[in-house]
Amino acid sequence: MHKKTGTILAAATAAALTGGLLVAAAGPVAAAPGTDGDFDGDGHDDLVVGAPGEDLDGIKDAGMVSVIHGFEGGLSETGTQALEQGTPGVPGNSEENDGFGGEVLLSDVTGDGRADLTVGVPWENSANGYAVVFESDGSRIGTAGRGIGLTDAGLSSEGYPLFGFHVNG
Ligand SMILES: [Ca+2]
Ligand SMILES: [Ca+2]
Ligand SMILES: [Ca+2]
Ligand SMILES: [Ca+2]
Repeated sequence: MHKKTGTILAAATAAALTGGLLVAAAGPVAAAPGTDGDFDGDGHDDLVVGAPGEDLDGIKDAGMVSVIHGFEGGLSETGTQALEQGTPGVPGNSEENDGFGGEVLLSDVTGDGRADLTVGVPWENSANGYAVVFESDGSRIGTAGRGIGLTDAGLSSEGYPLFGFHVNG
């Protein structure tokens, strides 16, 4: 009986050790690409900042988003992208009080190891709200966004839903 228990314990310990080794081996791989926040795959987290109250060509509070590359020394202005609904490829139009960029999220929705960008436009169409997903092309965030609206999400427009006010993933 004792021997059997010992065997089980030994097996459990071996499993734990193996698990530990596997975790240790996977650790650097998971950490190196910066995973969630790295859209260009250089191993450094990149940054996305929303400015939902930005006025664009006299359009009050249309909103825009800045996409900033991270590098070894921090953040770089080089290659910074500006996205708004007037940018070619971005669905919709810049309109007053859209609040494009009211929420931003970098997450790898395509599963290719490069972070993609989701932008919330919570006041789009009289506060119905809207979200746009921009996929990383491997080195930058592509401007051909895919819009997600209330209908796509199966929601009604009753009572100012503010779709896109909060985004997580
Ligand atoms: Ca990066
Ligand atoms: Ca403003
Ligand atoms: Ca709009
Ligand atoms: Ca991706």
